[in-house]
Amino acid sequence: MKTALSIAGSDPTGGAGFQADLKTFAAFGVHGLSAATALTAQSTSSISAVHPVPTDFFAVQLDTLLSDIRPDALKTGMLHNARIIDQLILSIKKYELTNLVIDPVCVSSSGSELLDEEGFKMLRDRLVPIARVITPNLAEAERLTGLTISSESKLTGVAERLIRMGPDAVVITGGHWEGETVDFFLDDSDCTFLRGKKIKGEFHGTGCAFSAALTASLAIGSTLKKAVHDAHFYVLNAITYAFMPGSGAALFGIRRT
Ligand code: PXL
Repeated sequence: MKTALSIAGSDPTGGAGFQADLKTFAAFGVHGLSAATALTAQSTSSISAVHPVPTDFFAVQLDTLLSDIRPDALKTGMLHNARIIDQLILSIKKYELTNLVIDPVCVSSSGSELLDEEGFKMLRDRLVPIARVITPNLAEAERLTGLTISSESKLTGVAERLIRMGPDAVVITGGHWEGETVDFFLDDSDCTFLRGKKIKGEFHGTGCAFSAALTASLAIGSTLKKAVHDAHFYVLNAITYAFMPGSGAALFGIRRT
């Protein structure tokens, strides 16, 4: 069985964070590993508190796990601060980890900050350059480049600018124009628009599910292009089967097999 590692925060609702990543890995038949960066207290409507993991404990989590198991792929979600990112980069180098997927999570859908300013700069300048693929949503792609995505025609230029920052590939997720959603993939040999009909509603954790599905697919040996297709259709399916266990956003469902 292949393994994938999620380096992310805890979301007690299971809609986002490492809980959503582990559920997604399982849907691909991949064994999930996780290293927590922060605990959040949250409901389907809001985050009421965030408690970061002390950096030295984060380092021990990684060392203990990675000296035993080498994941076939890994992804990052909420990283909270620069000290966590610095430790993560040390471990990536020490254990020669490959298939690194960066979901540059900055702010939750309910508006809470999940990465501080210094952490954002470290993610942009030191983590993005060593990624196999980065998966920003529109707002994250704009913040990373300083460019504005006012229409679909701007996606190519922004993705090209992101590629120049160092990753092998970029997927800008969750574009939405004229009743359609668009995920846009770019690497040095290929450029693909993945389109879907926009489904009404407020969904929690779409970014986590997309990047986790992409990571799981890479872990089982897919090409980058196949992994991006898998992630697009996984999220489409998850939204189709979404349900509302609380009074806020809908959470992803999984079709029972
Ligand atoms: O969806 C981004 C995200 C990532 N990680 C954690 C979160 C959220 C959003 O709420 O709570 C832990």
